[in-house]
Amino acid sequence: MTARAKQNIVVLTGAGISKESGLDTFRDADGIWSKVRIEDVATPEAFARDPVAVHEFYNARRASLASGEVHPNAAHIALAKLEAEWPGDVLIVTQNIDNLHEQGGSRNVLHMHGELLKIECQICGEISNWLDDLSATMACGHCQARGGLRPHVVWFGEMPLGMDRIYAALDGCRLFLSIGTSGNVYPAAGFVARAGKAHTAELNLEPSEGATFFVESCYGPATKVVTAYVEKVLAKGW
Ligand code: BJW
Repeated sequence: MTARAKQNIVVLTGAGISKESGLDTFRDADGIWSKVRIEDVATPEAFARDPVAVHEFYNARRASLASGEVHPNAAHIALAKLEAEWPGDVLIVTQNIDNLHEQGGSRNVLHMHGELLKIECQICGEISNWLDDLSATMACGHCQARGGLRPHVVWFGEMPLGMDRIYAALDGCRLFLSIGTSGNVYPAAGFVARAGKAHTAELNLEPSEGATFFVESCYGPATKVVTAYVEKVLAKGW
């Protein structure tokens, strides 16, 4: 593969890429799902049953991200460099709801599981930027209705965002990278199979659930393996 040819790249990222920025993953031993149950905070049923508890869970995470104390790490910055210097398109499809790719300088980012610093009104559909706490009784700034505001995130049982664009990009890419994701959650875990014409590589701390589907793998902390892989791709392709 020639490094200078115009070939498109799709990068899937998960919680592992933000771990070294201080954000918890979900399924590691000390991860978020070791502290709270999915059924209590990450389903539409949980929100309908107990919106106060769900708001509390997301308010704490939003406050941490909005504090200005969480910064992109070398892996986020390396991917921004890849996008800036690679002659083809580089699309980052992130499962993460943090904004560390954007803070790191990436422009072409698709948040398939939503964004923590946005809220949506279930009544009028308006999506707005939001840095503060959210409560079950607040009024929508657009339609003024109360009780319809929720975090702009994708819970289990809901359709992830941007799927048509993601599948089109996977169909047309020549390199598919999967970074810092355990491969437990669909449809993201199936992207490697969809990227059938591409060279596929997993960059993770340890082999994921779908490790055997990848042609190439590099294991270690993202700040090391992603920066090294990006330098390799920019120097000589894959
Ligand atoms: C490091 C590191 C370091 C650590 N460096 N690496 C049966 C079969 C197939 C599917 C289903 C099924 N039953 C139900 C489903 C569907 C369901 C699903 O997948 N369930 C599974 C549990 C089986 N999926 C859905 O419901 C999705 N919607 C859907 O499918 O719609 C229908 C549809 C049909 C067809 C096409 C399209 C759609 C929606 C899923 C929503 C997920 N939501 C969450 C919460 C979002 C908001 C929030 O953040 O609170 O998204 S759950 C949580 O998991 C979050 C994450 O984005 C997601 C993935 O987690 P991730 O990123 O992989 O994190 P971890 O912790 O699992 O892994 C971290 C990895 O990093 C580990 O490997 C570490 O080793 C590594 N690591 N340190 C590098 N320093």
